[in-house]
Amino acid sequence: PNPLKKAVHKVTETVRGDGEGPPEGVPGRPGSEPPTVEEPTEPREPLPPKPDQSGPATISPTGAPTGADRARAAQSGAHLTDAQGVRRPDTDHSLKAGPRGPVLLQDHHLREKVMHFDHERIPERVVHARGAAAHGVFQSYGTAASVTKAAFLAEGAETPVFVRFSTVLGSRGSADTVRDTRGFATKFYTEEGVFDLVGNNIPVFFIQDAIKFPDVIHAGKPHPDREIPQAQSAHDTFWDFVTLHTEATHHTLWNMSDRGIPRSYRTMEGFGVHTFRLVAADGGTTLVKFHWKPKLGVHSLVWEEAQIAAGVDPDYHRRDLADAIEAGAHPQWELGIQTFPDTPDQTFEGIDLLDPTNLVPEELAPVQPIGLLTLNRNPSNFFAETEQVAFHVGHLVPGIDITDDPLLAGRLFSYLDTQITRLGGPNFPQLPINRPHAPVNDMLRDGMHQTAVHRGVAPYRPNSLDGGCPFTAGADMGAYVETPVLVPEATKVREAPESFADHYGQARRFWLSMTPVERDHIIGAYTFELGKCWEQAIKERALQVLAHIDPELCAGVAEGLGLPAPEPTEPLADVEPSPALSQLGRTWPTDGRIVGIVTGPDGDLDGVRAVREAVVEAGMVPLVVAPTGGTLEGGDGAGALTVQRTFATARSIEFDALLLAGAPGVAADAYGGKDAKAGLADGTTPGHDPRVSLLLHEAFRHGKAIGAWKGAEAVLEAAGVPAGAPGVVVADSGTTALAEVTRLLGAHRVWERFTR
Ligand code: HDE
Repeated sequence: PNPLKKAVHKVTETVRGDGEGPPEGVPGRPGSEPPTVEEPTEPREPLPPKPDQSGPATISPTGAPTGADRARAAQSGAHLTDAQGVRRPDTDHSLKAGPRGPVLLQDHHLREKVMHFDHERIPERVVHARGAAAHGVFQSYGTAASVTKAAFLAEGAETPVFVRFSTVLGSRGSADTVRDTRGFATKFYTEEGVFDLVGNNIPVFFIQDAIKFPDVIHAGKPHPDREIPQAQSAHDTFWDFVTLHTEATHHTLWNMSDRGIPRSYRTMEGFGVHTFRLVAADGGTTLVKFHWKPKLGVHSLVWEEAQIAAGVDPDYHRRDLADAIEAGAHPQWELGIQTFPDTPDQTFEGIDLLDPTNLVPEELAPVQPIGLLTLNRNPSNFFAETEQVAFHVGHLVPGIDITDDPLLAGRLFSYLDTQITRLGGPNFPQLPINRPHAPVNDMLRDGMHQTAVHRGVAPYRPNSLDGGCPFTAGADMGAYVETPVLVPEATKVREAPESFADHYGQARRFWLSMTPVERDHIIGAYTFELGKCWEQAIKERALQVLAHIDPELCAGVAEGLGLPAPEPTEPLADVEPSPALSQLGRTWPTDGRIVGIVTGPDGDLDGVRAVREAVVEAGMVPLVVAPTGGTLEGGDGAGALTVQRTFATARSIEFDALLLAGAPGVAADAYGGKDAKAGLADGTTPGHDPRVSLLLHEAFRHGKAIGAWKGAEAVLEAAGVPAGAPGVVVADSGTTALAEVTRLLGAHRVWERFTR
């Protein structure tokens, strides 16, 4: 059974079904007790705490009680106290010498309240500042058990996880849909300790050596003088760097492809990027690359949608993830591995596995599924969880080890270091979201924000005073023992290996693997980004780089920039395409896709009722769009139809497909009371509602399926949407139109619309 199917029914009935308000079950939300508008005068029963809102540590990581009372967690009782637990009679007025007199310095309640507020913000992450996260569970298939002894990868093991998705360049308040790489970081709370898989949605990286990380990030971040542009790579410093530093070519090409603008976090792949080393129970080792494969398929926005969303709904991805989970449409990914023999040269089919600008085509090394990730719970407090979660590539468990990838080496240093600034000290593992679920028995003591009250007097080894505890365990008792890898005799140098020198071959493979429409999008993206650069020399240098990927790409971008296309200075790499890199050509489930049904008070409301039902049946989300909010009544069917979006609040980016309920309802209302057909017939501009035209026209331009019935052709025509165009279905009834629209949605978009 498909859990998403059931879930989406819930979406439609709750988040989506009762107007634009939030879901039921919460006071003040539809479906609950009527909201209390007045401020209560007596304490009422507060909302029950959410499962992870247990407040400051009541037990230390060692299991010892701290003395903190759970009931004293903030906002858990009826009466206000200060931070010291003293009840306060008034928190709305400062202490003054008379109502019109000066505020007194002795007002320590004012002082405490404002002092705390002044320090509410912590530094945002230097990269990946903007993110959204969710809790979930990882269920292991056991298929990796022969290559790793990691307990959470044993057959049937279930492990709680917390996953944070992010953009890289933007600040905390920046838009979700910018063109950028996305972070995909997973914390597995395993019974052997925490394992963090800190990956991205792009399988390769800009640099081969961690020492270049400050350079690439300084280049990508806003210009230091004016601090613009925000969350963009479309500016001179970024292109200056990536065209001089040609090992960035492959990653940049991925960013310029549709991978740089995912439709949703739910439709993104994830990659561990580096090659890791798995260790089996018998000590045997295997090199692996980790992949996350989304069950809903890989799906991206088109660039104009991404741009519109950045203004209309900057929280587009954050909202999408939270809404889906709240509604029970729990997103899922399969974790998979590509495996390679752990040979001394650490290459596979001539590909250097230590070079993070390389991927290994799935045709050469298939991705083998090893487990299923399901995200099923939203954080209950953004700051406590999403903001304070601290990932680290060095959080490893027995059975998973690192390789000598020089980028990974630098990350092993960086992720601990950065938390000291961000979270204010070395005790961040004690924050509730970071606490291991395995028992902790360390000898780390004191430090800023220590919340544990440690027992014992001898946090050192050896000791006799604490009975010699803690004792160390060996590998046979689950200890993490580093793999005894042979380090070849070598001379200390600041050099990259010769095998890291090819900067174009893998980029060319990616380009050759794209379908024509994907290539067009790439050309469009380069043309846009380079077109935003000021320096002519940077544009010319960028074209020189593109000439080494492919002449078609170079010529397309050169044409857009109005510059000559240069010739490559060396022969193009002779590589085979990898069809698995393309996002097209597959059919995906349509679960959770959002179908807008545009209608009006005089529309075919029975038709709308039937189609709404059918959308729900198909596991998708229907949103009724009408001129005004409230409900629509009429037709033979019983019950009022709730309007979820009005012509004022609907924008095409929200919908995966549109259905246009037949005239006269739409025509009469959407056309400002005039008859659309009449308007068209006499050659005058129809008095249409421009918002409906925009809705339809954008959906058409963005390759979305459009279905219409019963005389809605005039509305389509007024919007410039030809009735016979690919993916524009005019049928006798809504349900017939929907059947075809659903089929089209399996391909995500009507790709034929994107003609050259
Ligand atoms: Fe990161 N990266 N990174 N990175 N990274 C951080 O750690 C860094 C790299 C990635 O949701 C920081 O806690 C260096 C590759 C994700 O909290 C910081 C280098 C990949 C996240 C840091 C890299 C990533 C980060 C900033 C080059 C994909 C967000 C805040 C050697 C495999 C995690 C923090 C979250 C975050 C350093 C390269 C993924 C500064 C030095 C390659 C998903 O430590």
